Amino acid sequence: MDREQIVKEVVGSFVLLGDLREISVYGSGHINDTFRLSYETENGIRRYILQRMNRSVFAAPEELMENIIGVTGWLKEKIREVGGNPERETLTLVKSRNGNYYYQDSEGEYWRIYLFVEGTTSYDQVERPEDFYQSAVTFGHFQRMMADYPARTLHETIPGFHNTVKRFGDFKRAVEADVCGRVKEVEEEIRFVMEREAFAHTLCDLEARGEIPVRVTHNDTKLNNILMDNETGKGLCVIDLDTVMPGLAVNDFGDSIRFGASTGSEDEKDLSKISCDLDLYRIYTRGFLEGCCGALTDVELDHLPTGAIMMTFECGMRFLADYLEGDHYFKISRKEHNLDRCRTQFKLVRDMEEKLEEMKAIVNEYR
Ligand code: ADP
Ligand code: GN1
Ligand code: MG
Repeated sequence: MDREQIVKEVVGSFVLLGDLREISVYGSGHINDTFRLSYETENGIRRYILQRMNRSVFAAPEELMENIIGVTGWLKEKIREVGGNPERETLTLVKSRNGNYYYQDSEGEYWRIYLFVEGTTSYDQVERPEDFYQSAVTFGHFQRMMADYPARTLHETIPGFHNTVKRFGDFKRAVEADVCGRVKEVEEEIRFVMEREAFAHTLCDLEARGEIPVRVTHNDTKLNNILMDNETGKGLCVIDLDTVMPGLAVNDFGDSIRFGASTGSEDEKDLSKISCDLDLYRIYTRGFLEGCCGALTDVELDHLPTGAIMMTFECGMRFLADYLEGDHYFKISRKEHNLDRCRTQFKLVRDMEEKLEEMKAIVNEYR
């Protein structure tokens, strides 16, 4: 069956009112396939987000959906309690005709549908510093709302997702296997990783010694995983909940800095454009600490800058491993896409290493 037929089969298996008018490919995520659906109904156009979950990334889609049902249900309660709008401030799943919140197509792929949150924008880059501040408050607030969630009921949708020591091991194996014969092209980048083996252990060691708390975290806190309200300009809805799992708050902080405080895009080829903008870092720090509302421990506050460097290092290492393994994980749209992405991350790591003392001082201003 071709893609169009499959999408039609899938759409027909969900309970949606009205006549389907349009299906378009949507968003710029690296993992899932996302489409926007438009239905004409008696009350005007209604839109939805249709997603095919990436089965090679998420080995157990049913468990993943259990997490999302739990998390969105929990958030809706919290949002209702404070008089918010539960259909705009978190994701809303649509039921399929078989009563589940997902549908498995005739080729075995898993799909889900969310209400499209109208009147919002997700940004691939910071356009106004205020938006970055808003995303920080929203991710911090998300963490606070999830603080008393029964963490043990969450499945680990990707085992060891931000276990940087495990990622380091995976990376070394990718180098040793060299399945595409690409190692010779990237010796400098490989050396960059190998020189930071001791650093890769920092947060994992703190966790193993029980010195930093494990919390329910989002684990993929890119700017484009927040929907901003076009009318109020405020952060509205945290999306991309596939990786909500127990993790470290410093990594949630760090992943946002990695993506949003960079002066260039994640796949910029001109590395002279890439550095960590300390003004944006400051803005995010202020917003995140406000959003977390005093929930972070001293050890966490001390290690926020480590989280930023760790997430950037880990992400660069993951891009490089994927390049070495033949680009099977992250979506690419050009041959050296993952290599370009890896290089921006390593440029940022170097820059942040040089700025570490300033980054710590900024945290101290707001703690
Ligand atoms: P991926 O895992 O591939 O990043 P996301 O769940 O982040 O997939 O979705 C991709 C993009 O689709 C988002 O960045 C956002 O722009 C858009 N999007 C996702 N869900 C919604 C929604 N419920 N309403 C409006 N836009 C959405
Ligand atoms: C992926 O799904 P998306 O595009 O929001 C990845 C993140 C990476 C990010 C790099 C499940 O995020 O871990 O940091 O790309 N998500 C998964 O841009 O691997
Ligand atoms: Mg996303």
